Amino acid sequence: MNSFRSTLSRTALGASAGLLAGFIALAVAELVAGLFRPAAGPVTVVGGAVIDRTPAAVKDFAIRTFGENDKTVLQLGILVVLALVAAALGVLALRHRRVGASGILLFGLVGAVAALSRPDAEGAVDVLPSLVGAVAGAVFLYAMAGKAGGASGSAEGTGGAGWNRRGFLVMAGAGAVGATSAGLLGRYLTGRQGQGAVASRNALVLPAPGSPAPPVPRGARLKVPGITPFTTPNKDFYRVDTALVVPKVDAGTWRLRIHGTGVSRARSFTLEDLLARPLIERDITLTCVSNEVGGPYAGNARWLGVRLADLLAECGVTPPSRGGKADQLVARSVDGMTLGSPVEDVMDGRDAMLAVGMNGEPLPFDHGFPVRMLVPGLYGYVSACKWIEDIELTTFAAYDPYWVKRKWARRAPIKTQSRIDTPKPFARPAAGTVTVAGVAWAQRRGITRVQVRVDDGPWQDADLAAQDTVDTWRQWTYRWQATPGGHNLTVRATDGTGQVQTEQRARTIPDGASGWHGVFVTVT
Ligand SMILES: Nc1nc2c(c(=O)[nH]1)N[C@H]1C(S)=C(S)[C@@H](COP(=O)(O)O)O[C@H]1N2
Ligand SMILES: [Mo]
Repeated sequence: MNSFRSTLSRTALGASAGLLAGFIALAVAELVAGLFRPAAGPVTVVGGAVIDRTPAAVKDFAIRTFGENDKTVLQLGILVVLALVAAALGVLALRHRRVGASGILLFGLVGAVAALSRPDAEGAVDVLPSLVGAVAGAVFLYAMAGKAGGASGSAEGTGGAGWNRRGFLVMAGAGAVGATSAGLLGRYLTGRQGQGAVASRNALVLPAPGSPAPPVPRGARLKVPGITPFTTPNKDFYRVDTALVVPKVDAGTWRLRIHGTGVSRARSFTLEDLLARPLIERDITLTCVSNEVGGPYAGNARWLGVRLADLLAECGVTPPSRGGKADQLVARSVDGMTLGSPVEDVMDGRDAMLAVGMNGEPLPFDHGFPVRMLVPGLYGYVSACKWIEDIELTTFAAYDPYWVKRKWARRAPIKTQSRIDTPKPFARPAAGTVTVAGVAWAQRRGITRVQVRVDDGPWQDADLAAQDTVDTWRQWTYRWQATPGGHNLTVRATDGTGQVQTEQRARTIPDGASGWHGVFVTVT
């Protein structure tokens, strides 16, 4: 009994020493990252490596289940795993000091390898946070194990000969305080590194567009409670990307390079260069390929930017239909993401742009400051590169960008979709007139008809809001004479080519979900 209790308390002793060592390793890593390379913090690089290696279906599941909290969930998961491993190493260290401490070093090595494998790795500096942190954690654990009597290699109990209670507690306290300070200082330094970028964004005054967006027609914005607003405010705009740390790019030092196959005049542009050009302003609805039928990953904004086709033409690029050799445009971001768009689409007259403004302000950092790409009609993953810094003209045969390497389609035009925003699923409206309302989109083709079906009844035409452009979604309403009981409401849209939205259900992978959206409600 006694020996059981003493084994238990020694286990607790080892586990707490291990946890503390893990905490110290992470905190010191945070400090080193803050000093030299914020993007190379161990949780960030391991998280990034996990994201890159996660199968598409799992990633899709994570986006669906956790939404925009997916990254927080991932980081918490990594911390929980690290804590368990650290506690186990601590217990081990009481028996075998060297082995336990080496375990921490091994984890530092994993972090270092992950850091080097990041597409935006800069070199040796990327391994510093993980390695220095791990050494600090390992030294601490080794010393703590000594205070706990680990050197003797036997389980003597917490009151045993090797156990230096006072020394253990003093060292634990000093470690905790020191690590907390190091961690906080690291956080502060990381925050400061982004301040130049923040200042450059605050100082940016967007020029007036040479080609303003036509005013949104009266009647394009319906005032129905619960309907998706026609323009999505920036703070509500969905965010989908792989960045665990949002890149903070200084507008003053930002450059965009255009080069590659068929580029006769390779060039590099500053933000000033772009802003000095005539700007276009357009309403464009952006949609994510991971959006399920009825899902939230679509948003509509007023974008300000440079016409991409003009820029390409100046660099000597011609579209494939006029003999150009490059059929794929690969955009690369500062964090190493790659997205590939058809050159033909970018140059066919649509408003493909390098956007600098979103709803009247500089791009928010979350949405790609200082410059992002947009191509109306294409899902975000094949067009909407945020934090863009490089455009390479190439071919689909020669290069597969990030998502294509992960089994998503090379080409992905947006599929016609419609969504019921109100009533919500399982709502309990009162019998009588119920306003059913939502949005429908088919970028490049426009929406010409939306129909609603109650249970297995006939399709009824909904009232369409005025159309802004073919590149924006369109709101609709349907006045339903609701009778008591359970009812299924289904919606479908027809696009500008006369094509009715397909009933055929498709998953988001590989080129976007299809099928009709329905909600079940109980009328009371
Ligand atoms: N650099 C970078 N750009 C990116 C992505 C990314 O992960 N990294 N994700 C793309 C995807 S999948 C979509 S749907 C859009 C989303 O843009 P938003 O976050 O501004 O809504 O950005 C695209 N651009
Ligand atoms: Mo996306």
